[in-house]
Amino acid sequence: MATTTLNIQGMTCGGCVKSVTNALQREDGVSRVEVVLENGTATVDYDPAVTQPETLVAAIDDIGFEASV
Ligand SMILES: [Cu+2]
Repeated sequence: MATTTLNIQGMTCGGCVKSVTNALQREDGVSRVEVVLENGTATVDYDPAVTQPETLVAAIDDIGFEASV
């Protein structure tokens, strides 16, 4: 298991947090997601044999937020 913290731009409310959390939890290999609105971050526990931070960034970009590793 690995942990990464992603930076996310564009989150403004609890609805955004929920959207980002759901998008990350849908990804294969993700076991835990903690999104912090105030920091604009998502900390994700994931299986590096299944997914990568770049894939998680793409999942966030897909729902309209700007994410980076
Ligand atoms: Cu929002």
